[in-house]
Amino acid sequence: MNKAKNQVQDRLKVVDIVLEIVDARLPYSSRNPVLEQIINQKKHIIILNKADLADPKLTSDWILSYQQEGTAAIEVDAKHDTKLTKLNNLIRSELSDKIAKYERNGVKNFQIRAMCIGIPNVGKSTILNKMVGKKVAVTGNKPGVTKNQNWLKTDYGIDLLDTPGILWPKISDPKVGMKLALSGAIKDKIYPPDDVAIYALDFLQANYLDRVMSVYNLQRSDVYNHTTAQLLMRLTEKLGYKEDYDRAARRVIMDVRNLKFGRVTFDVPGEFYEE
Ligand SMILES: Nc1nc2c(ncn2[C@@H]2O[C@H](COP(=O)(O)OP(=O)(O)OP(=O)(O)O)[C@@H](O)[C@H]2O)c(=O)[nH]1
Ligand SMILES: [Mg+2]
Repeated sequence: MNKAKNQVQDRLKVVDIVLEIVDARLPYSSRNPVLEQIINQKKHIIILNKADLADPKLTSDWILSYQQEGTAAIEVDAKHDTKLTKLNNLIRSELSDKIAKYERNGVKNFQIRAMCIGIPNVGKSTILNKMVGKKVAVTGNKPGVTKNQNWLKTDYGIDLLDTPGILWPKISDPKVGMKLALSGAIKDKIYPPDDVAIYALDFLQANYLDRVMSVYNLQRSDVYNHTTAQLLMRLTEKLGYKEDYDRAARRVIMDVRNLKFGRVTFDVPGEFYEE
């Protein structure tokens, strides 16, 4: 963590702008407070990626709330968008003073340098590949795919630095830990799957009870007057997994990731977190 943090700090001196990638399902919980501190002074865009998985209304609310704080923010679906034109335009507009200065001084072929940072598995390398227009960075659906910093060149004057995902050492709010595990930012073996599934079922029951009932074909008697742990046990039985609660828990986690409950955002703007 310290080494990775120092590397980011080192590179900050040579980049014009930082692209901070967060998971649109967790626009608060997937921001690394340590990185936030070090990029404080730099031009900065928050990219809410994986917008295709998040609740569109809450994505707009989050963008607005970041913009109101004075930070540029944009939603991206790097999986389906072929060209990230809006993002490229936003980078140029954030750097318009600098670009105008180059142009005034007659500097041709100037390069803009952007550094991409964020926690693991939020889609940093996928976004950069889309910006370059071909698959130059390795991507994968697990945390820790990118191991080193790599410069990638576009043919339109923006150099992009891909960096390994960085998590902070101590996640003090257990809810944040559960959300990160649920999104796939933390290796699946770190948090017990039943804890993560119970967190997810709790949230989904409170906010989307009808969806939970229809996905698992539950009756009212399955969900009322039961703890969430009891609900997980009932699900295990219903799914035919005998007493394999872990299997049922892993199924719930995969069902969340595979949109069985629709597009869900687990962070709500204005929610208070003790960090
Ligand atoms: N649904 C969806 N999946 C995405 C999106 N962007 C990236 N992914 C997927 O998320 C996974 C992680 O993508 P990467 O680009 O490797 O993530 P990363 O942030 O570079 O991860 P590390 O290098 O491990 O830090 C891959 O399976 C991508 O296909 C998106 O906008 N929507
Ligand atoms: Mg990567």
